[in-house]
Amino acid sequence: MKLSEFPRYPLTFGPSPVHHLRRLSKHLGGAQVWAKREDVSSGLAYGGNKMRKLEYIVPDILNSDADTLVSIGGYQSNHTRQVAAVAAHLGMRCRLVQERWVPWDDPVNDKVGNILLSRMMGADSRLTDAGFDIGIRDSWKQALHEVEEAGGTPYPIPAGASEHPLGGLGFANWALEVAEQEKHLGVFFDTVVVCTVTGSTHAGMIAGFAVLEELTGVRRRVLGIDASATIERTRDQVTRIARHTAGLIELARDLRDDEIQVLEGWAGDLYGIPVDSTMEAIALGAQLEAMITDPVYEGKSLAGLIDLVRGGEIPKDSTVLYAHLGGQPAVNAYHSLWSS
Ligand code: 1AC
Repeated sequence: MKLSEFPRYPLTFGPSPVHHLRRLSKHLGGAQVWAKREDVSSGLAYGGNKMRKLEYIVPDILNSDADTLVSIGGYQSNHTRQVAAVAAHLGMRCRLVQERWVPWDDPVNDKVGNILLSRMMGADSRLTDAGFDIGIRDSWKQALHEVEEAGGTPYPIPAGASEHPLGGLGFANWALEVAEQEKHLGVFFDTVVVCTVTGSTHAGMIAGFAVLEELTGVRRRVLGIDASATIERTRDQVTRIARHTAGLIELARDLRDDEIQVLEGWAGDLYGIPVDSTMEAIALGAQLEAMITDPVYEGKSLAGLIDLVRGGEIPKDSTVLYAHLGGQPAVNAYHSLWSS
């Protein structure tokens, strides 16, 4: 099926804004850096990248007889906050498994930011001690079972919606949206930089840009910056989901290896724990552009972009698009990084 034939339920305002980061570009003295802002693309609980994925999943939810969305993430999961928002929007119940993905022992880590918003929206958010893992979790299967035992009908949404069969479509469409916006703006983004952890945001882009390349003959680079610190798992997952999504939207060839690039160097040792480069990137984004990024995802991908521009791997004549995926509510749990 063509991407345009898949049913889509609107959860966003429309195309997410794209703008030039002039002061950051000047500061780096290299490529021109632009941003496409998923963090301001929806009115549902501060939005974020999962809204696009859920736009393609909601029709399937509405076709089922489910009454409860069941999902999983860390305590400060953006994904679970967005699932809670969609459940509230649709008038459904929401059961969330929140694992201790990050050994960040601030006493408010399980109380403020994303988890606070999920609870505010009525989600039944329960904590477990299990650590970080992007795979399918027993705790999530158990939650599905518990909803059934309580007489409910669950609709399963895995971490990041990534392992959902339709999870890559939202960002395949993002690629087509970028091409439309380029026409209006009179720019061409030869390089896209995106954070990657559970994989379907990055994978969807790869599939979408591959379809575009078939239509136009134009190649560009999509650079995934690993923030999982379990890069082989993420690389495998991105590859698998990209191939699956490309098949769904009828890409008439296999993806080339050079289309699947997951870069390491900015995740630090642990998912969710910022390192020096994260902190510098957050400061540059905030102080030069008032663009807020978080220590788990966007601070790490922005750090990757900054180093790649500084080091010339993204050349001076390049026009690079930074995919801002959202995630700012988590900064509340990291307040101590800025209190002195
Ligand atoms: C890891 C999926 C992920 C989240 O917000 O929970 N991005």
